[in-house]
Amino acid sequence: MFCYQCQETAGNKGCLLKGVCGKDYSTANLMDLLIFNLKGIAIITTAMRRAGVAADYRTADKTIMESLFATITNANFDYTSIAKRVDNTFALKARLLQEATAQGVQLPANEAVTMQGSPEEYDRLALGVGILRETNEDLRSLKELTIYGLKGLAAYAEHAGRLGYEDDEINAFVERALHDVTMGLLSADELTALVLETGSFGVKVMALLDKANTESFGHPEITEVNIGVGNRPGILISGHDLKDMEMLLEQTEGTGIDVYTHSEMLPANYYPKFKKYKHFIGNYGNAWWKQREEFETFNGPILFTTNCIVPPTAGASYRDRVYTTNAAGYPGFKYIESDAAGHKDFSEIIAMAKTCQPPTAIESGSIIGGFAHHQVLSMADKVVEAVSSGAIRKFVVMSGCDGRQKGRSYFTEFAEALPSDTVILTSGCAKFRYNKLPLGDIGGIPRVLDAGQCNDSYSLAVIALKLKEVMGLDDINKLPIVYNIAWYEQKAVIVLLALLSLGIKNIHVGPTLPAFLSPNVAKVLIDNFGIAGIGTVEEDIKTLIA
Ligand code: FSO
Ligand code: SF4
Repeated sequence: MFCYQCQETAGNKGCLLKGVCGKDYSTANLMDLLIFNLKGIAIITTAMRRAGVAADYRTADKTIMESLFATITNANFDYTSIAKRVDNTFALKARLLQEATAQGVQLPANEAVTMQGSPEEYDRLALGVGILRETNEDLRSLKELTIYGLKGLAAYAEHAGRLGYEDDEINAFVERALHDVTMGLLSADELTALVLETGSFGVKVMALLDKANTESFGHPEITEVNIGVGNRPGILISGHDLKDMEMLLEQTEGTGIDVYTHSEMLPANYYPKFKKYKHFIGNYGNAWWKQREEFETFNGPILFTTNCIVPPTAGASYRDRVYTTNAAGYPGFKYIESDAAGHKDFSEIIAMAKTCQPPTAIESGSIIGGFAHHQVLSMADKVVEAVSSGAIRKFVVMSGCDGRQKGRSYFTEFAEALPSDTVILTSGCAKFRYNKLPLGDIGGIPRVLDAGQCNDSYSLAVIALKLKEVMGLDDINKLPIVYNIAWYEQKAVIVLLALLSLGIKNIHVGPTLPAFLSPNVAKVLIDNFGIAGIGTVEEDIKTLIA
């Protein structure tokens, strides 16, 4: 096992025996084998696409996206579920290989294409196909940076896909990128270009997901979200999948059960289509890493639609109340399948909720959010006026992820220390570090504007581009917007690459720079994009705001 894909990697170097996230040794290795198979599939489909032959690309696309997603930090800890994916990818690879050969497609020689194995061989095969297979530290860094971007991209593509929105150009790119990092033909410069191209496809996928979400559920609007509790039993839904949110609200209506969001599902509260449900009470708790305490006091069942599962402690009372679906999984948690049409039956969760106590209040009051592009642009005049008059000196983008490391209190302190003529633009679960602070407003514009989930960073880019146009600027970097971003897992990687591909410079990233950036690759990012880590609150306020 060697894994260094997330911010909490051991010693900021790499997890070797067990993940800090809780992923065990053999599951981590098995994920390497799964990725290796995806690379093999991608090499075949890329060759077939280039040859212009017909094939079952749809199954390949779906398999690749879902499996990449399943290897994201904290998404799936279940060896059996990953092994099932490995079975499927070996079978799919064999089938595609046969199709390609039958149609006379020339395939490059690569072990990722030809390797086959049976379940009893998986553990042994996995040992030879991990990250350290690439021995050049810089090439490894660039390849893994691409793959982590692709993982984040795949998660967003999967959400859009579940709402019926797909883009074959994105699918073909993911496969070509996997092909390119595996074939070993690209120089460091070409790999750097691939990293940036991954970022530009990140923009495309976030735009696609934005379209999928807003066309399906309406444009997020300014909303006061209740953070207290009602007096009926509830179901807590976590993760990013709004299709699941919709189905859960539909199926719980009139059952006497309430619905609450946790962590990254908070922004579901901002969508018109969800707000109309009376039994949708609000948000319970904070970011993902607080789940061990918050799931105890919630008292009812919990549904994980995506990643950020924290392994429960041995004595956790909620263990039997947790359900997973989609790419998420944990040994012992129940898994909800979908039928061929994408429908899920949540009746087991609803029945369980009926036997549970209502949630115990841990907070009261409300928080405000819903500042995605449509909402903010509808008040563009007010925003531009506040900037021109000097009432707003700077916008500070503080998007990304929260995490459990102590050093992350920096982000709360930074938010508190910001001068009162600055506004925080946020998205992702990073917001839980400051969205309950009494930061006030500037002429009616709240000082923390939450656009939504991490993928809604797209909204912040749309807002920036619009402001640039309205203010008649020739460079996005001339806007009074600075970036101080928190990262944890691979969705933050695609968000960061997307911002870089838009030409945004001088982004600060914390609490630590990724371990997967080799010193040379980090230098390229620092020299060309002005990427920086974080310092002390005082220093960073000086650098970013003064
Ligand atoms: Fe947070 Fe987890 Fe959305 Fe991430 S819940 S950490 S960047 O999955 O995806 O922001
Ligand atoms: Fe370690 Fe992060 Fe990988 Fe988990 S995902 S094994 S914590 S680097």
